[in-house]
Amino acid sequence: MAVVERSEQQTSANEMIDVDDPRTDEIIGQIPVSTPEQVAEAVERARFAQTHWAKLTVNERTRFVRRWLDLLWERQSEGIKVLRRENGKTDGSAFLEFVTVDNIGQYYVHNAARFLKAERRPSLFPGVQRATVYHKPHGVVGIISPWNYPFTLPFMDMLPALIAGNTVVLKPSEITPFIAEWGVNLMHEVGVPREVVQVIHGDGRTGAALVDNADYIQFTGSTATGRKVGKAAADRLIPYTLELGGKDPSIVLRDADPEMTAVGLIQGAFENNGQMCISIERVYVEDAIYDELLERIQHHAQEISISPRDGMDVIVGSMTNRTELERTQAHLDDAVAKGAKIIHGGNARPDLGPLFFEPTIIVDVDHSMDIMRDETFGPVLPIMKVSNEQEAIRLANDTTYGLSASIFSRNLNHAEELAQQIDSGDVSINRAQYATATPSVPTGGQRTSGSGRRNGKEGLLKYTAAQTVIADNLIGAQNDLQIATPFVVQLLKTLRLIRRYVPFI
Ligand code: TXE
Repeated sequence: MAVVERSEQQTSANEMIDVDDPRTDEIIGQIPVSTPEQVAEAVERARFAQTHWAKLTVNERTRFVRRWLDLLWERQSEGIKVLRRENGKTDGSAFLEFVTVDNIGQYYVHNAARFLKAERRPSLFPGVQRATVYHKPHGVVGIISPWNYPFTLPFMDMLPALIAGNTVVLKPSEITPFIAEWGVNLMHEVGVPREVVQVIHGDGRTGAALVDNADYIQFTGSTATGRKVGKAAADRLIPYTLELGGKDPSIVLRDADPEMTAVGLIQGAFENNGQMCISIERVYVEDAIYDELLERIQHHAQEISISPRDGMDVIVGSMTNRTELERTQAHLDDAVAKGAKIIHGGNARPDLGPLFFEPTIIVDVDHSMDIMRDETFGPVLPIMKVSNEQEAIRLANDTTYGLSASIFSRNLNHAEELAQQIDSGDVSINRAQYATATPSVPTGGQRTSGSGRRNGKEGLLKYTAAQTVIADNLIGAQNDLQIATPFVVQLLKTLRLIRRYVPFI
């Protein structure tokens, strides 16, 4: 709340923001707030550097990325400590952030040159003309990132932006600023010039100033802020990608494997305490498998460890902000008041730390409840019984969001057909969230979950504008001012006849 209030005010020189460890409430450091003038200067430096950076070959740029990925792998345990200290997540979740960035980086290292290569296309008059499409970088990409995946999110977007020939100014969340700075310092260590990747700090005011100056905006955050960013970008007519909130549905069909599904749902809902845009936020289970599945879920729920301690065996750590903890509690209270039943968890755990909340399973929910309609962003798994798959699809689509979804079934072909009936950017079958972790495929949201995609060929080419160059080789052949000479008319008629039957050549 403090952030929202502050974002309406002006920034002043020497203003600082405290950063705390959510596991203890201890202040671990401060960040200086960049003023709009400082943001404009950072973008100007990046713009100047970009002309040089873009002159390197793609392979020269990917070489920096490769070196960075290697250094990152070496220094991973140090990075995980930095990340956990400001975010509160478990060792396992932090490790996965590093693996995801590494996978995406390696994918672009190996494929970017091919994706960015100038491409010959069929020309209007084949043989005498040649048409080539070039992929030119936009210039300075501004990345604005949130606190829930403070390492993965900025860097998975930064790598393709840099490889495509852009320079980057990153504004990490003011709640988790140090891991972003740590990663960027490592980039400088492997030789990426300081002006090519810069970090600026601050809250919404700094983010807004970045939108006012950059040539492209990559934003991940809430739908409300995404709307503001989209409007500001539209004012300047700059391109952007918005990756916003979600209310991801999961559908369990009667033929699903109960054991695999129970584990998949628990992982999909409780990873990082459910503080993930692609977290499973609601589950629709066909009547025929409901009781058996619930028994398996309850069985595994007993095994979920919740603790502030180190170790890959801890499943649930601290939440990051009080806002999400309070909203989780409010959604549960609203659901229970309307007839839902908590069958596991349901309580805050101040004995473990100020922001610990038990992983919670709640049943007898329906769409009159906030928990089935608004993004909870907490460790909650709401499960609803449905009579058939069409009811499940209808309810899955009964939302303003459209980010990600999952289906559990033994019949992969049927599940894949159903997947196409869900309005979301991706659907994972038999395991949630795998699309985002798969570097080769585009992911992203529609409706109020945003626009644009990350990852895959699409996630690289979006950082470029296509420039077409058509070269006419009929030098000296046509000196007539009349465009449609009898010869040209005849030629066009013949071409039209050919193109009626032969694909455009
Ligand atoms: O997000 P904000 P918050 C959802 C989730 C969460 C809620 C609020 O439900 O509870 O959003 O989180 C910067 N112009 N998600 O408040 O405000 C801000 O400084 C430009 C889902 O953290 O969207 C931060 O760096 N930038 C989401 C970033 O935007 C602005 C992940 C995100 O902050 C700005 C996070 C402005 N006017 C939260 N105002 C997901 N998709 O995973 C703020 N910022």
